[in-house]
Amino acid sequence: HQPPGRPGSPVELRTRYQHWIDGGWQPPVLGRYFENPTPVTGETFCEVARGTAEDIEAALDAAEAAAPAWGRTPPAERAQVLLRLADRIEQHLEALAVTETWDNGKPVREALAADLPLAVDHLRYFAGALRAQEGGLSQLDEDTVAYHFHEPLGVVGQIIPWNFPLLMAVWKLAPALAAGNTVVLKPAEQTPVSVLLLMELTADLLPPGVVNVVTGYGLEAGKPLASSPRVRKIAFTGETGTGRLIAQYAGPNLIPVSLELGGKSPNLFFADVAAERDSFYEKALEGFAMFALNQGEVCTCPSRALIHSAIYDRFLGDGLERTALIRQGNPLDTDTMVGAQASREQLEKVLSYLEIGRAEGAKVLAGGERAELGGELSGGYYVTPTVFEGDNRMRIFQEEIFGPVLAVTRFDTFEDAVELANDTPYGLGAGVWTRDGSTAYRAGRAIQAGRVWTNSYHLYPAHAAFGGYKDSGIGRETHKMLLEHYQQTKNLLVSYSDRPM
Ligand code: TXE
Repeated sequence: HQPPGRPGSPVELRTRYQHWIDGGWQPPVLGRYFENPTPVTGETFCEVARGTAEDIEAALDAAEAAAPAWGRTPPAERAQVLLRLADRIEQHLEALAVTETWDNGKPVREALAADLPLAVDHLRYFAGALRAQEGGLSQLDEDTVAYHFHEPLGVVGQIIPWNFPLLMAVWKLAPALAAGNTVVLKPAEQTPVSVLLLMELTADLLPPGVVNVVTGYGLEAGKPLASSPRVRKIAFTGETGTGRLIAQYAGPNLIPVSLELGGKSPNLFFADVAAERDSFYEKALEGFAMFALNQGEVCTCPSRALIHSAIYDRFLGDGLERTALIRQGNPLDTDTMVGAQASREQLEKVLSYLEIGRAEGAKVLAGGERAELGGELSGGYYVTPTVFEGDNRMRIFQEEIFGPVLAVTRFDTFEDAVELANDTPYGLGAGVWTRDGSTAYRAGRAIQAGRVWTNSYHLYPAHAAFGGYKDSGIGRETHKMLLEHYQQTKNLLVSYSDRPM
């Protein structure tokens, strides 16, 4: 079953995928494969190598062998490779987008308009950041100078999730490669194909062994990677519980661990939002409806809307009208806005929370069920965008659902709003909507989250730091600071004096 290839260029997917190690395909050492279904229809479309510790070792061998030369490659040349990777993605934009949709279930219009252009820009940004990076020099006294050099860490391990398979790969690969490291990357077992296609399409650009992709399950392939004493850093994006395990695996190796974990992001709508029914108000309604973007499978999904009492009924009513306009359908149709959940497990998890919400006494204001799209899509994993009204102590307000499910409640004062916003274990993203600069600033500073969007949401520019407070993780992604997170600092402390010390 090949993707139909809409909207554009033909996609030739393999029926069996192996690991990508040392610049080419390598069969799994134990010879095992697993089936990979498309969420669009639920049918299996390929088999994928089921990696184990043996495959991780082979990938680490290749990455170690490639590390010295790649680390010594002049920055201008490394930057050039990143720029070529970006160009190559652009040349195959539609094939990669259709593949992403087929493997993940997301609307192809999102893959075309967001995932892939963001990945391209990310590579270009880190190519530029590398060119502009400078070391530091401190003059300690007249004759004594401290030089600071950036050195690569060596081989790094990266484990990524299934919600933005290519973009998450590039978020991690771009700074790691720019900084001069070589990589062993494990994609999520639900969505391994687009990253493998990217490897295939760029095989002539990267020296063998610089990027190695080992596919497989978390415990079988991810754990040996995260526990390996051969990696000098491990970077992970996924569930908070898994992040705790990763930190434990890597702990004894005394390496830096960066964790991008779950969220339950609040979206705050202050009373002045509804002062006029103007374009600002329309933009805020768009912000409200963004919970359904990428089927809610976004770590920063604005899954809690906190609305001021004075505008609650009106704003919520308009927000529900806006939600009803979200088109759900075949993810390969370019006018579809909400597609399929990424896996059967995820579909079942989301449906279970629809039950939990009802059982807790939350009121269903929209959706609340599996979407039956019929025809060839009847086996796919679709959930209708759902809005619940309830209170912040409910599980649907506290736990990451990772589906198109919004939990709405009201607040009366600024202090209440901030308290509600902060009242979950998470602290990844937040949205603040107000026409008043001072309210925006005070709320933005008071909310415990790594990113607070003000009068906007779901923007992911390369040049802004992204990461979590509290149980949402450790470390940051995007922004040029990432270069240093993938580097070691060498300090040369030099005396130019002959005087005795
Ligand atoms: O995530 P996991 P799952 C949340 C979301 C979702 C839930 C479960 O709420 O419903 O997590 O998804 C690898 N050692 N998020 O179970 O397990 C795994 O193979 C090493 C939020 O898919 O965290 C995959 O490559 N690796 C999120 C990656 O970790 C292990 C994105 C992520 O899978 C491992 C995804 C182990 N023991 C899910 N166990 C976000 N915030 O972005 C799993 N993996």
